[in-house]
Amino acid sequence: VLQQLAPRAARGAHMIADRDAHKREAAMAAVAMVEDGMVVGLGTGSTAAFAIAGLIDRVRSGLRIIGIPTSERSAKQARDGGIELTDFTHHTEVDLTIDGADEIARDSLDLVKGLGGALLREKIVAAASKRLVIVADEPKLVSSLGGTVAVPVEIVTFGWETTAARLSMLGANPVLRVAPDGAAFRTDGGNLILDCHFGVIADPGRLEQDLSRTIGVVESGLFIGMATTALVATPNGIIRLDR
Ligand code: A5P
Repeated sequence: VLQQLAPRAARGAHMIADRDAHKREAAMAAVAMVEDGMVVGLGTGSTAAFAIAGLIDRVRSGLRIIGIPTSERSAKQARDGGIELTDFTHHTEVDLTIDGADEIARDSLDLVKGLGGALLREKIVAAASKRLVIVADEPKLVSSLGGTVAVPVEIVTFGWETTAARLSMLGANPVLRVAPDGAAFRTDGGNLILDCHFGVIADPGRLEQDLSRTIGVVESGLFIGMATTALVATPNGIIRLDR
């Protein structure tokens, strides 16, 4: 059994390393789109972290940018690396945001985001951005949203059980997200997340509207008509999709 397990574990490690290499490749292609003087939205997640690392390297070589982070985690990485940060009091428009996604619809570039828990700030930054560049590896590229991941929905704590019941009526099968310590997961804004399993979503735009109209919902992880470009790393190189 041990002999069988070892190669399987090694294969698993290789697959993770390959995925990381692809995420990094996509992230670096987006970093190359950043120009001197830009206000840059800094996404959240493992792929966005590669992009922030790439931006830190470019800033150390003389690139002048100001960043708007989408999470405390990304703010810390950027600040520690020497990227100057700003907020919407000082800059109301973002030139270009680089962020990851959990699913990207191939034709529309509609997205599911929020497995990392930062969907609210990500959506606010995306909405203020002239360009939203999504970086990902190939398994994230799908023909229809909802088939491989649940849709994260950020909700307020008060009466969350009743919000979950309302979401169930939309066909969601909501599951309260739990942190590694067993307590309910809290977003940077102090809210809860319900991971809503819809299966393949026939009309993501309509569902996004239904979710945002639901009492108790702060924001959903469906990003409709927001991404302008997707850079997707495949074993055969990077695919660029524009909307
Ligand atoms: C963070 O809240 C998410 O929207 C991330 O952008 C998404 O989960 C992608 O994360 P990875 O790059 O780690 O897959």
